[in-house]
This record gives sequence, structure tokens and C-alpha cells, in this order.
Amino acid sequence: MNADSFETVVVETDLLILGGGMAACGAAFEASYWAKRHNQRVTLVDKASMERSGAVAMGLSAINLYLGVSKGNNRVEDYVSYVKNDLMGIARKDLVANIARHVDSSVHLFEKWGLPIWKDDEGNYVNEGRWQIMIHGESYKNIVSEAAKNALKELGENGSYYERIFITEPVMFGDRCVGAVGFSVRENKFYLFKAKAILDSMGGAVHIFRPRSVGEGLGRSWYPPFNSGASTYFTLKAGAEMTCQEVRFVPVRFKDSYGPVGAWFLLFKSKATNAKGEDYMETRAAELEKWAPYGTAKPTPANLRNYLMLLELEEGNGPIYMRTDEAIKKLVAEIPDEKEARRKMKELESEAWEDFLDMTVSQALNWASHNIMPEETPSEISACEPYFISSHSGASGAWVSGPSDLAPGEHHWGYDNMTSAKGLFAAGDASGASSHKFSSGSFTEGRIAGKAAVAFCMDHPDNVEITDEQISALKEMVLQPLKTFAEHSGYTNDEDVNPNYIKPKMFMFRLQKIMDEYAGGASVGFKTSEALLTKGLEYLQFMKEDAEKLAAGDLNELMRCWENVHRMWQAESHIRSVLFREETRWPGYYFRTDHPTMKEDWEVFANCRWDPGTGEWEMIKREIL
Ligand code: SFD
Ligand code: AMP
Repeated sequence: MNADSFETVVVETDLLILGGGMAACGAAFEASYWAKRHNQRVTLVDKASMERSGAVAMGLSAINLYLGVSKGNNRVEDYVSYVKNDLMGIARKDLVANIARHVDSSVHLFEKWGLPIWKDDEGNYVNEGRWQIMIHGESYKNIVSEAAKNALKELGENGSYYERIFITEPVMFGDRCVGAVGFSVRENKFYLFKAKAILDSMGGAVHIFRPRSVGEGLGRSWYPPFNSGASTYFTLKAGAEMTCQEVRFVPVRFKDSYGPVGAWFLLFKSKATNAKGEDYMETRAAELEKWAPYGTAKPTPANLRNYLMLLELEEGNGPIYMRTDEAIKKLVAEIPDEKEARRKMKELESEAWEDFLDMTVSQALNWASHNIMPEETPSEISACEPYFISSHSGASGAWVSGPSDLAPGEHHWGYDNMTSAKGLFAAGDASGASSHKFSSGSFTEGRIAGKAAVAFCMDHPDNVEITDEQISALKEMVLQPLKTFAEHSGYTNDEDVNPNYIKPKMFMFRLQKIMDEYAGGASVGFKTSEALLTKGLEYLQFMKEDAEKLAAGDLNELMRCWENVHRMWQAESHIRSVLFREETRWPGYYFRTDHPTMKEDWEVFANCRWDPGTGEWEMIKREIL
């Protein structure tokens, strides 16, 4: 493939939304409303097709953030303390509250657009847990993306969306972000998007750590394989400050097919036990006191639930089972009438299967192929490999400005959700320290950021000149892997093995090995130390040098090359932040064997910034206000 044959397409807009997931859809919907009133242009760019892109691609079975404030169910401050507790004290209260106070209206919009939400006999939403409501959500993403596209279409020629364009790099003018570059994954086209404000909402990252699914299972993971660290890379390269890069998420899931556990724990009130049938949340309750005050609060933080399970495995008490059979039997036993009990049994069976069919179809296939009937057979659960998803129970992302009425002092510097790089905003998995926003909260945060970004566009109407030299240099850099391949591939019989280059798949395997073995991956029980991290960082520097030799035989491989460069930067910011925080705060996510306890003086945000001028990293402690 000839890199010189690529056409350069320049798109000029006012607000550029990067990504087409939940946050991006929220941003497109809200920004279009304001853009229409103020004659601004809005453009959205997704690497995939918005109908099925991002984490909600397969659908979801629940909306995990809904307060139900109008029914008097919950208060915003209760949600804030729940989130802060779950993250062991590390959360931006202003950001969490801003999302929580607006999220209900987003959920009501989803329902208006056609999302079926479970209702009880009185017409109320059916809660899974205190904050979670049940949905028939197989088509959740189709419904939400259709609304976002319709909103953009309402803008006429001022609204547009581009699909199957992979964004690689920010375009900077001094300290201001003024655009992004990328390429089509279907045609030989290089894209430059020029904008006044840019919203980074390209999701989180997976396949940075070696996955448990290898060999024939390669590519299967809990987190969608197509989100590969673009958000973090983009904000880092723009010189923006990042936060909580050490806070990875290790979900517990049904083993090997990654089916969700929330409905089992919360809706069906199931227990998880070791192989002997012991409920480790009860038998190991004393362990939680070591992690007080968070460990002793209710509900027990997600990472500590993991940790107690990991202790069981360390002592050889696995496999760990979700006792689906006992849970269903108990729910049915509560019903005295026999006929009604039989009906209830059928209903529970159907709900159990739907939970997987709505969002993780492969888990239903796994059950079927292993002759598992949830009402009769318990199922294995296991801790996944680590992911970066700040919208769930992780926290890594850009450090963003909070709302003027809630953000204390230095947490507010102008526009809601603007990063420390001028004109660059972040939402969803791209923004940090505001965990537990989930699908509804990410959409809501996108709305907040989209509205603020339109205001930024209106306050900064000046046009920034991007020179032809700058465009050529960016194009050359983005397409270099194609050139490298074309130049050297004739040297060997097998084009995947060549002394002059490295293919992206091998590059990814190398990265995953380093992260798994040195940064506390699944195969070492999530344990690491200063010595291991330092060694891992040294190996990552070699990888950075080798990244210049990445080679791509076609457009798909070009995308794979850049996905892995993005992953490498996410990996580096993670290792540096885990190294910086000299304590163990989330033992079920990672454990620092050289600093095995939680320390009071580390009850702070661990932030970092890569300086585009010097190429140096700066580590910053920021107070929790
Ligand atoms: O329970 C580029 N989540 C759940 N949330 C819920 O509310 N209920 C559930 O039931 C949930 N479950 C769940 C969840 C997540 C996952 C992975 C699973 C199960 C398996 C969380 C939400 O899904 C999550 O909070 C939001 O989706 C986050 O929104 P956002 O917008 O931050 O990320 P996205 O939706 O994944 O979208 C990312 C977009 O970026 C695009 N993209 N575009 C251009 N160039 C690039 N280089 C790009 N890289 C990525 C993607 O294509 C996508 O459009 S439960 O089991 O936990
Ligand atoms: P999951 O399926 O694990 O993603 O969980 C969905 C929702 O339920 C999230 O809001 C979780 O925080 C919550 N959750 C899952 N398991 C538990 C549990 N054992 N106790 C409290 N909350 C839980």
C-alpha cells in the first residue's frame, strides 16, 4: 500500500467530538441544541459505526446510575459518599455531584427515545440495587446513537458525523488544542479536523495487560477490544494533566466469558463462595477492618470484594462460585403458593438468561455449552485482567475543571470539563476521578462537556492557522508504518517476521508481557513493587524506541499500530503513577508488596503530566478538597 497515494481531507468545524460512544452521543445531543441557537458547527468522529461502537456495543442489562430524585428515592450527596467510599476516598465530589444531579433527566430521555425499562405493577422502574435500574437493553446503543445523529442532522450543514475514521493525534497551537488528525480505516484518506474546541471521549483501554483469554480465546475480554487508550494518549500528548492513572479496574465476572455479576449480587441476592461453600465476605469480614474507614462502610468497595476473593485463591480455596442455584431456590421458597412459586421460577430463569443475552451473549453460550442451568448449577466467577475505565469502578482520566457552583478553588478554571489544555475537554472514560458514572452518567457528562465546549467556541471565535508544514509532518508520522512495511517487507519470506520492523500484534504481546509480569497483572496475582515497576518502566522505554519501527501492510494494521502506541502511553502513565503512590489503597486492583498498607498522607490525588516541550514527565500530588 502506497502511503504517498493518500488524499488529505480537511474538515473545518467549531466543536469537534472525538468518539461515538455514550459520552460522545450525550455531547452531540446537547451541543446541537446550543449550537443551533448560536450558529455553531458540530462534528463527531468515531473509529467505528456509532450504532454499535464502544462499551455498549452489545447492549446492557441495567442502567447503573439513576437516582430517582423526583420520587424522593435518593439524594445527590448520598451518591457522592457512595462513590467516594467505593474508591477508598479518592474522588472529586464536585464532578460526581454534577453528573448525579443531572443524570435522571438523561435516563428519562432514553425512555422517551424507545429504551424499554423494566416496570413493576405500579409503573415504577424496577431497581436492581439502590442506584441501578433494569432495562431490556440489547438495542441501547442503537437507540442512543440514533438520537445523537438526529440531533446533528437538525443542524443542517452545521452538523456532521464521520464513522470509521481512526483518530491518532491532537493538533496543537502553542498550549491550545485546535484539532485532531486521523485516517479512514476503509479508504486511503488522511483527515485533519480543525476546530475551536475539542471533546475527547474515546473511551477507556483494554489489552494493555496480558488477558486471561489467550490462544483460541484471544480478543475476548470484559472491556470492548476496540477501545485502546486513545483518550489518554490524546490528552497526554496535548500536555494536559491527568489524574488517577494508577486506578485500574479489575472486575469480577463469570469466568471465561465475562458475564456481568451485578444482577446476581443485587437483584437475585446471590452469594459468592469458595469451593467449600464458605461465604468469604462473612468469613473474612475481619480483613476489612484493616482498610477502614472505607473497608468497614457499606457497601464494601468493589476492590475489597475482589481482594477477599483473591485471598481465597491464594490459599488454594478455588474455584470461586456464584451460587445461582441457591439464590433462585431461596427467592422461590419465599412464595407459599405452589402455582405462583412455579411461575416465579420460570420468571427468574428467564431473567437470568436475559441478563446475559442483553449484554454478553457469549456467556449464555458458555452456559449452554457447559450444560449449566442457573437454577440448578453454580457458576465459576473470577477476577478479570485490569482495564482502564473511569466511568465504572476505575478512575483514570484527564483532570478536568469542575462546575463553578460546586468545585472548590483550584478545581475550577473556567469551562466545565475542560482539561488543563486550552480548548480540550474530556468526558466519560476520558475524564478522571469521577467514577461510577456508567452509561447514563457518561452520556450526562458528555452533555455537560458539550454545552461548555460550545460556550468556549463562542468565546474564542478566532481562527487558528495550521501550516502546511505542520499538516505534512503529521501525515508523514501517521502513515509511517505503511512506508516501513513497503520498504522492508520483501526482505523475508514471512512478512510477519522481519529484522527491520515489528508488526502491531507482536508489539502488543510484548507490551502485555511487561505489564502483566512487572506492573501486577492477573498472572502474578495483581502484585507489584518498586523494583518490579522500575524494571517494567525500563523495558517500556525500549518499546518506545521500537515503536518507530512499527509496520502495517494495510489500513487495518495501520489502525492496530496506532492502537498499540496509544496503549503504550496508557501503560507508561499507569506504571509511573503506581510507582508514585507509595502505598496500597485498592488491594483488590493492585497490591504494592513493598508498601502493603493504606497511608493517611496518600489520601490525595496522584496526578501526572507529560510535557510536550521537554518530553519529561511530572508527578503531582493534589489535595482532596
Ligand atoms: O454492569 C475512537 N457499563 C455499564 N453501564 C451501565 O450503566 N450499565 C451496565 O450494565 C454496564 N455494564 C457494562 C459497562 C461497560 C462494559 C465494558 C461492560 C458492561 C462489558 C459502563 C458503560 O458502558 C460505560 O460507562 C460507558 O459506555 C462509557 O462511555 P464512553 O463514551 O466514555 O465510552 P464508550 O461508550 O466505550 O465509547 C468510546 C467511543 O470512542 C470510540 N473510539 N474513535 C475515534 N478514534 C479512536 N482512536 C477511538 N478509540 C475509541 C469508540 O468507537 C466509541 O465510539 S456492567 O456489566 O458493568
Ligand atoms: P457489575 O455487574 O459488577 O458491573 O455491577 C453492576 C452494578 O452493581 C455496579 O454499580 C456495581 O458497583 C454494583 N455491584 C455489583 N456487585 C455488587 C455487590 N456485591 N455489592 C454492591 N454493589 C454491587
